[in-house]
Amino acid sequence: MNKIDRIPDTKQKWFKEAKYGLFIHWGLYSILGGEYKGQKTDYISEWIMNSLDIPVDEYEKLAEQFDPVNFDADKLVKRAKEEWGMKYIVFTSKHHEGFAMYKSEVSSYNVVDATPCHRDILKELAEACRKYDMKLGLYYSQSQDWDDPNGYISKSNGHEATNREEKKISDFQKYLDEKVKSQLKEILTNYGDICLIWFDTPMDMTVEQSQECIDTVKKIQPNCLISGRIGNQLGDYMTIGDNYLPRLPLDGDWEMPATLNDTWGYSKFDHNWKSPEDIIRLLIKIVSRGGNYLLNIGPKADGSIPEESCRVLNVVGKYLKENGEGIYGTKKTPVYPYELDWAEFTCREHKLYVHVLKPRKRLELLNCANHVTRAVLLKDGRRLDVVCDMTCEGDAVVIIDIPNELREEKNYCVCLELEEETAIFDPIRG
Ligand code: JFZ
Repeated sequence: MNKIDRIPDTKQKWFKEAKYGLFIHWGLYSILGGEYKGQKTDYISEWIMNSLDIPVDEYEKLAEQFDPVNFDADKLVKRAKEEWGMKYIVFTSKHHEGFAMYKSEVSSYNVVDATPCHRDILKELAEACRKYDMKLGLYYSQSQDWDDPNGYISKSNGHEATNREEKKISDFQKYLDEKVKSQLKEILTNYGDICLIWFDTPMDMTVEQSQECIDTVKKIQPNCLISGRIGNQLGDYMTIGDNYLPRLPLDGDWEMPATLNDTWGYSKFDHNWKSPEDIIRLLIKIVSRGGNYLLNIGPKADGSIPEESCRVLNVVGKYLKENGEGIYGTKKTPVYPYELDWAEFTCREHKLYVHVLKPRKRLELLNCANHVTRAVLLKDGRRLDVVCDMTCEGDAVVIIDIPNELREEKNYCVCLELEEETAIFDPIRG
Protein backbone atom coordinates (compact mmCIF):
# COMPACT_ATOMS: atom_id res chain seq x y z
CA MET A 1 0.00 0.00 0.00
CA ASN A 2 1.03 3.60 -0.51
CA LYS A 3 2.86 5.27 2.32
CA ILE A 4 0.79 7.89 4.08
CA ASP A 5 3.33 10.65 3.35
CA ARG A 6 3.53 9.92 -0.36
CA ILE A 7 -0.07 9.93 -1.47
CA PRO A 8 -0.59 10.41 -5.22
CA ASP A 9 -2.67 13.08 -6.91
CA THR A 10 -5.36 11.81 -9.30
CA LYS A 11 -5.51 15.20 -11.02
CA GLN A 12 -9.20 14.45 -11.46
CA LYS A 13 -11.65 17.04 -10.27
CA TRP A 14 -14.55 14.63 -9.84
CA PHE A 15 -12.59 12.46 -7.42
CA LYS A 16 -11.42 15.45 -5.38
CA GLU A 17 -14.95 16.83 -5.14
CA ALA A 18 -17.02 13.65 -4.78
CA LYS A 19 -16.45 12.98 -1.05
CA TYR A 20 -19.09 10.29 -0.71
CA GLY A 21 -19.54 7.09 -2.70
CA LEU A 22 -21.52 3.85 -2.47
CA PHE A 23 -19.67 0.55 -2.33
CA ILE A 24 -21.72 -2.54 -3.26
CA HIS A 25 -20.54 -6.02 -2.30
CA TRP A 26 -22.76 -8.52 -4.05
CA GLY A 27 -22.01 -12.04 -5.23
CA LEU A 28 -22.75 -15.69 -4.57
CA TYR A 29 -21.68 -15.25 -0.93
CA SER A 30 -24.80 -13.10 -0.52
CA ILE A 31 -26.88 -16.27 -0.86
CA LEU A 32 -25.21 -17.76 2.21
CA GLY A 33 -25.35 -14.60 4.33
CA GLY A 34 -22.58 -15.88 6.59
CA GLU A 35 -23.79 -19.48 7.04
CA TYR A 36 -23.09 -22.69 5.17
CA LYS A 37 -24.66 -26.05 6.05
CA GLY A 38 -25.49 -24.84 9.52
CA GLN A 39 -22.02 -23.49 10.14
CA LYS A 40 -21.53 -19.78 10.74
CA THR A 41 -18.47 -17.84 9.73
CA ASP A 42 -17.12 -15.32 12.19
CA TYR A 43 -15.05 -13.65 9.48
CA ILE A 44 -16.37 -11.13 6.92
CA SER A 45 -19.19 -12.88 5.09
CA GLU A 46 -17.89 -12.54 1.50
CA TRP A 47 -14.93 -14.68 2.59
CA ILE A 48 -17.10 -17.65 3.55
CA MET A 49 -15.82 -19.91 0.77
CA ASN A 50 -12.31 -19.43 2.10
CA SER A 51 -12.94 -19.36 5.84
CA LEU A 52 -15.20 -22.43 5.90
CA ASP A 53 -13.11 -24.20 3.26
CA ILE A 54 -16.02 -24.85 0.91
CA PRO A 55 -14.81 -27.01 -2.03
CA VAL A 56 -14.81 -25.24 -5.40
CA ASP A 57 -17.36 -27.52 -7.08
CA GLU A 58 -19.76 -27.23 -4.14
CA TYR A 59 -19.45 -23.46 -4.01
CA GLU A 60 -19.96 -23.11 -7.76
CA LYS A 61 -23.37 -24.79 -7.40
CA LEU A 62 -24.59 -21.72 -5.51
CA ALA A 63 -24.92 -20.00 -8.87
CA GLU A 64 -27.92 -22.23 -9.63
CA GLN A 65 -29.79 -20.42 -6.85
CA PHE A 66 -28.97 -16.87 -7.85
CA ASP A 67 -32.19 -15.19 -8.92
CA PRO A 68 -32.39 -11.61 -7.63
CA VAL A 69 -36.07 -10.92 -8.29
CA ASN A 70 -35.96 -7.83 -6.06
CA PHE A 71 -32.95 -6.18 -7.63
CA ASP A 72 -33.85 -2.92 -9.31
CA ALA A 73 -30.75 -1.11 -10.56
CA ASP A 74 -32.74 1.94 -11.62
CA LYS A 75 -34.27 2.35 -8.18
CA LEU A 76 -30.97 1.78 -6.39
CA VAL A 77 -28.98 4.29 -8.44
CA LYS A 78 -31.75 6.88 -8.22
CA ARG A 79 -31.84 6.41 -4.48
CA ALA A 80 -28.05 6.61 -4.10
CA LYS A 81 -28.05 9.84 -6.03
CA GLU A 82 -31.19 11.62 -4.91
CA GLU A 83 -31.83 10.32 -1.41
CA TRP A 84 -28.43 9.27 -0.13
CA GLY A 85 -26.29 11.96 -1.79
CA MET A 86 -23.60 9.69 -3.19
CA LYS A 87 -21.50 10.85 -6.13
CA TYR A 88 -20.12 7.52 -7.32
CA ILE A 89 -20.77 3.82 -7.06
CA VAL A 90 -18.22 1.01 -6.87
CA PHE A 91 -19.62 -2.42 -7.66
CA THR A 92 -18.01 -5.86 -7.22
CA SER A 93 -17.63 -7.12 -10.79
CA LYS A 94 -15.63 -10.08 -9.47
CA HIS A 95 -14.71 -10.66 -5.86
CA HIS A 96 -12.22 -13.21 -4.48
CA GLU A 97 -14.78 -16.00 -5.03
CA GLY A 98 -14.05 -15.68 -8.76
CA PHE A 99 -17.65 -15.29 -9.94
CA ALA A 100 -18.30 -12.56 -12.53
CA MET A 101 -21.37 -10.41 -11.91
CA TYR A 102 -21.59 -9.65 -15.65
CA LYS A 103 -21.66 -11.54 -18.93
CA SER A 104 -18.12 -12.79 -19.51
CA GLU A 105 -16.87 -14.64 -22.58
CA VAL A 106 -13.72 -15.58 -20.71
CA SER A 107 -15.36 -17.73 -18.09
CA SER A 108 -18.84 -19.19 -18.00
CA TYR A 109 -18.74 -18.79 -14.22
CA ASN A 110 -20.74 -15.61 -14.54
CA VAL A 111 -24.16 -14.25 -13.67
CA VAL A 112 -25.62 -14.65 -17.16
CA ASP A 113 -24.39 -18.13 -18.06
CA ALA A 114 -24.33 -19.91 -14.70
CA THR A 115 -27.57 -18.74 -13.08
CA PRO A 116 -31.26 -19.29 -13.77
CA CYS A 117 -31.85 -15.53 -14.02
CA HIS A 118 -29.49 -14.95 -16.97
CA ARG A 119 -29.33 -11.25 -16.08
CA ASP A 120 -26.28 -9.10 -16.74
CA ILE A 121 -26.30 -7.24 -13.44
CA LEU A 122 -23.45 -4.94 -14.40
CA LYS A 123 -25.28 -3.95 -17.57
CA GLU A 124 -28.39 -3.06 -15.58
CA LEU A 125 -26.32 -1.01 -13.18
CA ALA A 126 -24.30 0.72 -15.91
CA GLU A 127 -27.49 1.72 -17.72
CA ALA A 128 -29.00 3.16 -14.57
CA CYS A 129 -25.77 5.05 -13.81
CA ARG A 130 -25.80 6.55 -17.28
CA LYS A 131 -29.43 7.56 -16.86
CA TYR A 132 -28.85 9.32 -13.55
CA ASP A 133 -25.40 10.68 -14.40
CA MET A 134 -23.78 8.67 -11.64
CA LYS A 135 -20.11 7.70 -11.88
CA LEU A 136 -19.51 3.96 -11.93
CA GLY A 137 -16.37 2.21 -10.72
CA LEU A 138 -15.71 -1.52 -10.56
CA TYR A 139 -14.14 -3.64 -7.87
CA TYR A 140 -12.07 -6.39 -9.47
CA SER A 141 -10.09 -8.93 -7.44
CA GLN A 142 -6.98 -9.18 -9.58
CA SER A 143 -4.90 -11.35 -7.35
CA GLN A 144 -7.06 -13.59 -5.22
CA ASP A 145 -9.35 -15.91 -7.12
CA TRP A 146 -10.44 -18.96 -5.17
CA ASP A 147 -12.14 -20.52 -8.17
CA ASP A 148 -9.25 -20.35 -10.60
CA PRO A 149 -6.54 -22.92 -9.86
CA ASN A 150 -3.88 -20.28 -10.42
CA GLY A 151 -5.34 -17.42 -8.42
CA TYR A 152 -3.98 -16.50 -5.03
CA ILE A 153 -5.63 -17.79 -1.89
CA SER A 154 -5.03 -15.91 1.35
CA LYS A 155 -5.74 -17.17 4.82
CA SER A 156 -8.94 -15.57 6.08
CA ASN A 157 -7.32 -13.99 9.05
CA GLY A 158 -4.32 -12.46 7.38
CA HIS A 159 -2.52 -11.93 4.14
CA GLU A 160 -0.32 -14.98 4.06
CA ALA A 161 -0.30 -16.55 0.61
CA THR A 162 -0.55 -20.32 0.49
CA ASN A 163 0.68 -20.74 -3.07
CA ARG A 164 4.01 -19.01 -3.24
CA GLU A 165 6.21 -21.74 -4.73
CA GLU A 166 7.98 -21.11 -8.01
CA LYS A 167 5.58 -23.19 -10.05
CA LYS A 168 2.54 -21.37 -8.74
CA ILE A 169 4.03 -17.95 -9.39
CA SER A 170 4.34 -18.79 -13.07
CA ASP A 171 0.84 -20.18 -13.01
CA PHE A 172 -0.34 -16.93 -11.49
CA GLN A 173 0.98 -15.28 -14.62
CA LYS A 174 -1.23 -17.63 -16.63
CA TYR A 175 -4.29 -16.63 -14.59
CA LEU A 176 -3.33 -13.00 -15.00
CA ASP A 177 -2.93 -13.33 -18.77
CA GLU A 178 -5.95 -15.50 -19.42
CA LYS A 179 -8.54 -14.43 -16.90
CA VAL A 180 -7.67 -11.07 -15.34
CA LYS A 181 -6.53 -9.11 -18.36
CA SER A 182 -9.28 -10.53 -20.55
CA GLN A 183 -11.96 -9.78 -18.00
CA LEU A 184 -10.60 -6.28 -17.43
CA LYS A 185 -10.93 -5.72 -21.17
CA GLU A 186 -14.52 -6.88 -21.02
CA ILE A 187 -15.61 -4.66 -18.14
CA LEU A 188 -13.82 -1.66 -19.64
CA THR A 189 -15.18 -2.17 -23.14
CA ASN A 190 -18.79 -3.25 -22.72
CA TYR A 191 -20.22 -0.98 -20.03
CA GLY A 192 -19.43 2.62 -20.97
CA ASP A 193 -17.29 4.97 -18.88
CA ILE A 194 -15.79 3.36 -15.82
CA CYS A 195 -14.43 5.97 -13.39
CA LEU A 196 -12.12 3.63 -11.49
CA ILE A 197 -11.07 0.03 -11.07
CA TRP A 198 -10.97 -0.94 -7.43
CA PHE A 199 -8.18 -3.51 -7.35
CA ASP A 200 -7.73 -5.26 -4.02
CA THR A 201 -5.39 -7.45 -1.93
CA PRO A 202 -2.38 -7.50 -4.30
CA MET A 203 -0.64 -10.27 -2.30
CA ASP A 204 2.76 -11.01 -3.88
CA MET A 205 2.13 -9.51 -7.30
CA THR A 206 5.30 -8.13 -8.82
CA VAL A 207 5.73 -4.56 -10.02
CA GLU A 208 5.51 -5.86 -13.58
CA GLN A 209 2.28 -7.73 -12.90
CA SER A 210 0.65 -4.71 -11.27
CA GLN A 211 1.81 -2.60 -14.19
CA GLU A 212 0.31 -5.06 -16.71
CA CYS A 213 -3.08 -4.62 -15.08
CA ILE A 214 -2.73 -0.85 -15.12
CA ASP A 215 -1.68 -0.83 -18.79
CA THR A 216 -4.65 -3.01 -19.70
CA VAL A 217 -7.00 -0.53 -18.04
CA LYS A 218 -5.42 2.67 -19.32
CA LYS A 219 -5.14 1.43 -22.89
CA ILE A 220 -8.92 1.16 -23.05
CA GLN A 221 -9.94 4.00 -20.73
CA PRO A 222 -7.04 6.37 -20.04
CA ASN A 223 -9.02 8.37 -17.47
CA CYS A 224 -10.06 5.36 -15.43
CA LEU A 225 -8.42 5.62 -12.00
CA ILE A 226 -6.53 2.76 -10.37
CA SER A 227 -7.16 2.14 -6.67
CA GLY A 228 -4.27 2.04 -4.19
CA ARG A 229 -4.64 -1.71 -3.84
CA ILE A 230 -3.18 -2.52 -7.23
CA GLY A 231 -0.03 -3.06 -5.17
CA ASN A 232 3.56 -1.87 -5.41
CA GLN A 233 2.43 1.69 -4.74
CA LEU A 234 1.29 2.12 -8.30
CA GLY A 235 -2.26 3.34 -7.64
CA ASP A 236 -3.58 6.73 -8.76
CA TYR A 237 -4.82 7.43 -5.25
CA MET A 238 -4.44 5.94 -1.83
CA THR A 239 -6.88 3.42 -0.45
CA ILE A 240 -6.75 3.60 3.33
CA GLY A 241 -7.08 0.40 5.38
CA ASP A 242 -10.76 -0.54 5.65
CA ASN A 243 -12.49 1.48 8.35
CA TYR A 244 -9.21 3.15 9.39
CA LEU A 245 -9.60 6.89 9.74
CA PRO A 246 -6.41 8.97 9.36
CA ARG A 247 -5.89 11.15 12.41
CA LEU A 248 -4.67 14.20 10.48
CA PRO A 249 -5.34 15.88 7.15
CA LEU A 250 -3.37 14.17 4.39
CA ASP A 251 -1.90 15.62 1.21
CA GLY A 252 -2.93 13.88 -1.99
CA ASP A 253 -6.07 11.98 -2.96
CA TRP A 254 -7.35 9.20 -0.77
CA GLU A 255 -10.42 7.19 -0.01
CA MET A 256 -11.60 5.29 3.03
CA PRO A 257 -13.64 2.16 2.29
CA ALA A 258 -15.97 1.41 5.16
CA THR A 259 -18.86 -0.70 6.33
CA LEU A 260 -22.12 0.18 8.05
CA ASN A 261 -21.83 -2.95 10.20
CA ASP A 262 -18.80 -5.28 10.39
CA THR A 263 -18.98 -7.11 7.08
CA TRP A 264 -19.06 -6.23 3.36
CA GLY A 265 -21.20 -8.99 1.93
CA TYR A 266 -24.67 -9.54 3.36
CA SER A 267 -24.76 -11.34 6.69
CA LYS A 268 -27.79 -12.65 8.54
CA PHE A 269 -25.93 -12.36 11.84
CA ASP A 270 -24.19 -9.01 11.80
CA HIS A 271 -26.46 -6.49 13.51
CA ASN A 272 -23.70 -4.22 14.69
CA TRP A 273 -24.98 -1.23 12.74
CA LYS A 274 -23.40 2.17 13.17
CA SER A 275 -25.81 4.97 13.91
CA PRO A 276 -26.55 7.75 11.42
CA GLU A 277 -24.79 10.12 13.84
CA ASP A 278 -21.66 7.95 13.72
CA ILE A 279 -21.70 8.02 9.95
CA ILE A 280 -22.30 11.77 9.67
CA ARG A 281 -19.43 12.46 12.05
CA LEU A 282 -17.15 10.06 10.19
CA LEU A 283 -18.06 11.59 6.86
CA ILE A 284 -17.21 15.09 8.09
CA LYS A 285 -13.94 13.91 9.65
CA ILE A 286 -12.89 12.14 6.46
CA VAL A 287 -13.79 15.15 4.34
CA SER A 288 -12.00 17.59 6.66
CA ARG A 289 -8.89 15.42 6.36
CA GLY A 290 -9.09 15.53 2.57
CA GLY A 291 -10.55 12.12 1.74
CA ASN A 292 -13.53 10.39 0.18
CA TYR A 293 -15.83 8.06 2.10
CA LEU A 294 -16.76 4.90 0.20
CA LEU A 295 -19.57 3.43 2.25
CA ASN A 296 -20.74 -0.12 1.71
CA ILE A 297 -24.03 -1.93 1.38
CA GLY A 298 -24.35 -5.70 1.04
CA PRO A 299 -27.55 -6.53 -0.86
CA LYS A 300 -29.29 -9.81 -0.04
CA ALA A 301 -29.33 -12.60 -2.60
CA ASP A 302 -32.75 -11.49 -3.84
CA GLY A 303 -31.31 -8.05 -4.61
CA SER A 304 -33.04 -6.16 -1.82
CA ILE A 305 -31.02 -3.80 0.37
CA PRO A 306 -31.03 -4.54 4.12
CA GLU A 307 -33.54 -2.23 5.79
CA GLU A 308 -31.04 -1.22 8.49
CA SER A 309 -28.64 0.11 5.86
CA CYS A 310 -31.37 2.15 4.19
CA ARG A 311 -32.47 3.60 7.50
CA VAL A 312 -28.98 4.93 8.25
CA LEU A 313 -28.26 6.13 4.70
CA ASN A 314 -31.56 8.00 4.57
CA VAL A 315 -30.69 10.05 7.64
CA VAL A 316 -27.18 10.78 6.36
CA GLY A 317 -28.72 11.71 3.02
CA LYS A 318 -30.99 14.22 4.70
CA TYR A 319 -27.96 15.85 6.34
CA LEU A 320 -26.29 16.09 2.94
CA LYS A 321 -29.35 17.53 1.30
CA GLU A 322 -29.43 20.38 3.81
CA ASN A 323 -25.71 20.82 4.31
CA GLY A 324 -24.04 19.48 1.16
CA GLU A 325 -22.33 22.81 0.52
CA GLY A 326 -20.20 22.10 3.57
CA ILE A 327 -19.17 18.68 2.22
CA TYR A 328 -18.96 18.31 -1.58
CA GLY A 329 -15.98 20.02 -3.16
CA THR A 330 -14.56 21.23 0.16
CA LYS A 331 -10.83 21.17 0.87
CA LYS A 332 -8.85 19.62 3.67
CA THR A 333 -9.14 21.75 6.76
CA PRO A 334 -6.43 23.12 9.08
CA VAL A 335 -6.30 21.21 12.34
CA TYR A 336 -8.38 22.88 15.05
CA PRO A 337 -6.24 22.79 18.21
CA TYR A 338 -8.98 21.55 20.54
CA GLU A 339 -10.94 18.34 20.75
CA LEU A 340 -14.63 19.29 20.56
CA ASP A 341 -17.36 16.69 20.78
CA TRP A 342 -19.98 19.09 19.46
CA ALA A 343 -18.34 20.29 16.25
CA GLU A 344 -16.31 19.31 13.20
CA PHE A 345 -14.97 21.72 10.57
CA THR A 346 -14.67 21.73 6.81
CA CYS A 347 -13.64 24.59 4.55
CA ARG A 348 -13.22 26.07 1.11
CA GLU A 349 -11.86 29.43 -0.06
CA HIS A 350 -13.09 32.19 2.29
CA LYS A 351 -15.48 29.82 4.04
CA LEU A 352 -15.35 27.80 7.22
CA TYR A 353 -18.17 25.34 7.87
CA VAL A 354 -19.02 24.52 11.45
CA HIS A 355 -20.89 21.22 11.57
CA VAL A 356 -22.76 21.24 14.87
CA LEU A 357 -23.26 17.67 16.04
CA LYS A 358 -24.67 18.27 19.51
CA PRO A 359 -27.17 20.83 20.84
CA ARG A 360 -25.54 24.19 21.74
CA LYS A 361 -26.81 27.53 22.97
CA ARG A 362 -23.94 29.33 21.34
CA LEU A 363 -20.93 28.32 19.35
CA GLU A 364 -17.65 29.50 20.82
CA LEU A 365 -14.68 28.89 18.59
CA LEU A 366 -11.73 29.55 20.81
CA ASN A 367 -8.61 30.49 18.85
CA CYS A 368 -10.41 31.03 15.61
CA ALA A 369 -8.55 34.19 14.55
CA ASN A 370 -10.44 34.92 11.35
CA HIS A 371 -12.37 38.05 10.56
CA VAL A 372 -15.83 36.64 10.01
CA THR A 373 -18.11 38.80 7.89
CA ARG A 374 -21.25 36.68 8.04
CA ALA A 375 -22.60 33.50 9.60
CA VAL A 376 -25.27 31.62 7.65
CA LEU A 377 -27.32 28.58 8.65
CA LEU A 378 -26.96 26.33 5.60
CA LYS A 379 -30.30 24.54 5.81
CA ASP A 380 -32.41 27.69 5.35
CA GLY A 381 -29.93 30.44 4.49
CA ARG A 382 -30.80 32.46 7.58
CA ARG A 383 -28.17 34.82 8.98
CA LEU A 384 -26.96 34.29 12.53
CA ASP A 385 -25.37 36.86 14.83
CA VAL A 386 -21.62 36.50 14.99
CA VAL A 387 -18.92 38.40 16.85
CA CYS A 388 -15.15 38.15 16.57
CA ASP A 389 -14.06 38.78 20.11
CA MET A 390 -11.26 38.42 22.57
CA THR A 391 -11.32 36.30 25.73
CA CYS A 392 -10.26 37.68 29.14
CA GLU A 393 -6.92 36.00 28.46
CA GLY A 394 -6.55 37.96 25.25
CA ASP A 395 -7.21 35.01 22.92
CA ALA A 396 -9.17 35.29 19.71
CA VAL A 397 -12.64 33.78 19.83
CA VAL A 398 -15.55 33.70 17.40
CA ILE A 399 -18.98 33.54 18.99
CA ILE A 400 -22.17 32.66 17.17
CA ASP A 401 -25.50 32.97 18.90
CA ILE A 402 -27.91 30.13 18.29
CA PRO A 403 -31.56 31.19 18.09
CA ASN A 404 -33.85 29.70 20.75
CA GLU A 405 -35.69 27.33 18.46
CA LEU A 406 -32.39 25.72 17.36
CA ARG A 407 -30.86 25.23 20.77
CA GLU A 408 -32.12 21.68 21.22
CA GLU A 409 -31.18 20.69 17.69
CA LYS A 410 -28.14 18.80 16.47
CA ASN A 411 -26.73 17.97 13.06
CA TYR A 412 -26.81 21.28 11.28
CA CYS A 413 -24.12 23.37 9.69
CA VAL A 414 -23.19 27.05 9.97
CA CYS A 415 -21.13 28.64 7.21
CA LEU A 416 -18.75 31.38 8.34
CA GLU A 417 -17.72 33.76 5.59
CA LEU A 418 -14.13 34.81 6.10
CA GLU A 419 -12.12 37.81 5.02
CA GLU A 420 -9.13 35.53 4.90
CA GLU A 421 -8.71 32.83 2.26
CA THR A 422 -8.47 30.05 4.82
CA ALA A 423 -9.40 29.23 8.41
CA ILE A 424 -6.86 30.58 10.89
CA PHE A 425 -6.71 28.70 14.15
CA ASP A 426 -4.44 30.87 16.26
CA PRO A 427 -4.71 32.70 19.60
CA ILE A 428 -3.85 36.06 18.07
CA ARG A 429 -6.12 37.83 15.60
CA GLY A 430 -3.84 39.82 13.28
C1 JFZ B 1 -10.56 -6.51 1.18
C2 JFZ B 1 -11.39 -7.74 0.83
O1 JFZ B 1 -10.69 -8.89 1.17
C3 JFZ B 1 -12.73 -7.67 1.53
O2 JFZ B 1 -13.50 -8.80 1.22
C4 JFZ B 1 -13.45 -6.42 1.08
O3 JFZ B 1 -13.72 -6.48 -0.32
C5 JFZ B 1 -12.60 -5.18 1.40
C6 JFZ B 1 -13.19 -3.91 0.85
O4 JFZ B 1 -11.27 -5.31 0.87
O5 JFZ B 1 -10.16 -6.58 2.51
C7 JFZ B 1 -9.16 -5.79 2.98
C8 JFZ B 1 -8.10 -5.39 2.20
C9 JFZ B 1 -7.11 -4.55 2.73
C10 JFZ B 1 -7.20 -4.13 4.03
C11 JFZ B 1 -8.24 -4.53 4.82
C12 JFZ B 1 -9.22 -5.38 4.29
N1 JFZ B 1 -6.23 -3.26 4.56
O6 JFZ B 1 -5.27 -2.90 3.85
O7 JFZ B 1 -6.34 -2.83 5.72
